[in-house]
Amino acid sequence: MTRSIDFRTCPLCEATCGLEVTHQDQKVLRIRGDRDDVFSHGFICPKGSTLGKLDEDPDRLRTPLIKRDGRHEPASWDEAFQLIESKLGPIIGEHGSDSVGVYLGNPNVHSMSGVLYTRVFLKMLRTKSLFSAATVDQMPKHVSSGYMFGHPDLIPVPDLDRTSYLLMLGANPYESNGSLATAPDWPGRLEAIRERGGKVVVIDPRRTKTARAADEHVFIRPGTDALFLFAVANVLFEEGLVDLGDLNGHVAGLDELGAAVEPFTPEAVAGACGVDAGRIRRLARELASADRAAVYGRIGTHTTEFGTMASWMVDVLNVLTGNLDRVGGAMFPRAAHEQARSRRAFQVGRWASRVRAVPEVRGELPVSVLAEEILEPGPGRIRAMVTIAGNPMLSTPDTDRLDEAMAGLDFMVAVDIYLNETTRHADVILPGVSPLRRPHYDFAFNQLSVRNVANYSPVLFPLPEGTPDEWQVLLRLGAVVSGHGAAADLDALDDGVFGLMVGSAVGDPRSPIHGRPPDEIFAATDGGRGPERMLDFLVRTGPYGEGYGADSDGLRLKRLKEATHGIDLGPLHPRFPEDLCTVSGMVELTPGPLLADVGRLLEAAGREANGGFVLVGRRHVRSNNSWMHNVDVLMTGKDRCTLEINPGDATRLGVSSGGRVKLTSLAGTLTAPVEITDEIMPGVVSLPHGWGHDLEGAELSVAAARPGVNTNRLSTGEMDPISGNAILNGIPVDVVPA
Ligand SMILES: Nc1nc2c(c(=O)[nH]1)N[C@H]1C(S)=C(S)[C@@H](COP(=O)(O)OP(=O)(O)OC[C@H]3O[C@@H](n4cnc5c(=O)[nH]c(N)nc54)[C@H](O)[C@@H]3O)O[C@H]1N2
Ligand SMILES: Nc1nc2c(c(=O)[nH]1)N[C@H]1C(S)=C(S)[C@@H](COP(=O)(O)OP(=O)(O)OC[C@H]3O[C@@H](n4cnc5c(=O)[nH]c(N)nc54)[C@H](O)[C@@H]3O)O[C@H]1N2
Ligand code: SF4
Ligand SMILES: [Mo]
Repeated sequence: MTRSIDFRTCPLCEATCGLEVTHQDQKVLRIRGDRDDVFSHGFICPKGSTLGKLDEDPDRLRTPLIKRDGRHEPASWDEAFQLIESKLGPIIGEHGSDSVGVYLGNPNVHSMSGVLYTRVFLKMLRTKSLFSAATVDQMPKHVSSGYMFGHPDLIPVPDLDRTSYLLMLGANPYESNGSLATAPDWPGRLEAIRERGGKVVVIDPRRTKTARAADEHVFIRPGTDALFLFAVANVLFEEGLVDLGDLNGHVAGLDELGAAVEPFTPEAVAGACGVDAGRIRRLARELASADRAAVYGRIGTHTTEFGTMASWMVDVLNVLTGNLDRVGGAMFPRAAHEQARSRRAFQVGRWASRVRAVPEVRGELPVSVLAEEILEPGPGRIRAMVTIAGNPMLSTPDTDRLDEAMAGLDFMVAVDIYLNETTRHADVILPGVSPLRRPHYDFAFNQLSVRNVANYSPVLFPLPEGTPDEWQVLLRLGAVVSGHGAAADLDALDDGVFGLMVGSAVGDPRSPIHGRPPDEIFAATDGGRGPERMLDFLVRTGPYGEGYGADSDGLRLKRLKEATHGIDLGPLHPRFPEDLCTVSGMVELTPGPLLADVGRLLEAAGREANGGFVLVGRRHVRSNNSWMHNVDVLMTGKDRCTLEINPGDATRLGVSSGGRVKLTSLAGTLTAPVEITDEIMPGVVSLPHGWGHDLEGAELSVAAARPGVNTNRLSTGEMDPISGNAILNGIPVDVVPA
């Protein structure tokens, strides 16, 4: 075979970079940035160029594994599914489907199968015991958006390319490449703000790469962003700087908000935040007077005690300064596959967890309660688990306890590409698919993108004969748990699923195919079966779609396929009030459940640093949560799983760089090597997550050579009470020389 070049969107992180892949005989020769990609223009990070290594990794699973006498052994697909059927069937029969817990990990949102067919599987299983990485991540944003804008997925993104003032909290896009704001080349886009005379301000307990590149960096005590943001709002009201701009007349609750923020003067929060009151006032004035400004908060604001309060107040500040839904402010993307959203009251707590009675949010329970839901005896206990593309043993709180829980399950199935810290507990592991062997269209991140784009990547290398794609694995699992059986006709099931999708669109007055005969739409859809057929359907019925004949210039899968470097659908446009989903049709500034938590926040304003340490996390550009540590080229260089500590604190403790310290929290103890740096605030220490690859039974030969330690052995499982999101930043720890 000759050498060829193909183009793909990288599915590893949220930046959606275009890749140019040179390959021969199903081997990658080189990957570099696709200079003609309509969005990324050649930008790439070190991870994107390693997709070939990931594909070739001998540890990557290619066949199902069954655990026999404590060891995982290769098995056929039929054997694996028969075993699952023989075990899960009786558990569901006797204890109901809620006795089967499901955990969905982050890579699901980075694949078509993961987005579309985990839903199908869940519909077929019908369990209330659903958990996901969302409650160690962005759940506060869904909740605040649900209450303020009426839909948990109406998430505003900073209009990076047109703003002149960006106030950024708890985000480090120079390492993470951005989150809940999809933009390839965040660094370049931030530098462009400054080049056009704008300003970038970063609020972070660490002076990160992003902070160093900004105009101003402000150290803040972990967990206090909500206080800081309330104080900024206080100044806006106090100094008469509130100006709703075009949203005037479309905002409810302004007076109540003014009253709620009144006690939070800069002076009242300065001690707790560790930020000077005068500085808070100045930043508030700058924000109000900037030509076009956006406030943006990410993981450091969300994974804290007051995650939802902070998330709420980020968007409140955008509203108060007239920057929400405005060019250069915080705007709402419109993806090519978007479907009409209904107006209905956002609700949480339709059911609650069994042990701690924490409310369901968006159909799931906080992963912080997973261990107790397995361990605590009694009716309704979780007896079996299905994990799909998730590694909760490294990513979720209180992992010593979770380890015990997972080890004691009656049965566990994992769909994953590795035998790792989590999947080693599984009785059956079903392999997922290498990114180069599946098609890609970014359902999740096109909805969060700072420019509207649509980009489709075909399969690069075919799956080996007899290997199902991941959507087929999920559908077959669905067949097993819904009583259709492991031998069910998957094509017929898939036609049934797709038929329902078509049926609901033709019955929906807001759909462009409302009233059309379902059979005609079914027959006219391209894409064969599976996710591609759904993609064609969603794009054709989406906002730029050809509407099955309504607009011959509109989008459909065929056109996406022809556009090798993607289709640019232009900059974001204001969407309110038309697309607001609140029942009132207004932006709700003071939703009851959020207002009710203000008292708890006010108590925290009185807390000052007490001389102890609090722990925060961090990310590195060559890492990706827990699972790229088996790619050798990314693992070179100095140890990255170190405990960052300020020089003054290190001297006080008598530790030196390279020495080890013992860390103890309410959840557990571990020791870690020290890295002394003045880039971290006094009283704060930082350890990255996703490490700890030294557990017996995992097969990650590269990662095991430099295992690091698992910081989530220290996170306690405490939550932000509104969203159920885990507290992963600002955890009190004792630090002593080891
Ligand atoms: N302390 C602390 N903890 C954190 C965080 C933090 O900042 N601090 N961050 C949190 C965040 S934001 C997140 S999103 C979570 C992530 O939490 P998880 O999603 O649970 O963890 P990942 O490390 O992303 O693990 C992904 C798993 O999917 C597998 N995988 C990769 N690709 C595929 C595929 O295509 N198919 C299948 N079937 N499997 C695949 C990998 O082998 C791995 O087992 O971690 C959270 N945990
Ligand atoms: N290279 C790489 N890229 C990734 C990932 C990865 O693991 N590696 N993970 C992906 C995923 S799943 C996600 S969700 C995104 C996350 O993307 P980001 O949100 O940009 O995450 P981080 O890079 O961890 O940056 C969070 C920052 O918050 C700071 N921080 C901690 N506590 C607080 C606090 O209380 N207040 C404030 N203001 N700051 C605080 C930390 O010091 C850190 O600098 O990254 C994605 N991209
Ligand atoms: S920034 Fe993200 S999307 Fe871009 S190449 Fe790196 S991992 Fe892939
Ligand atoms: Mo995440």
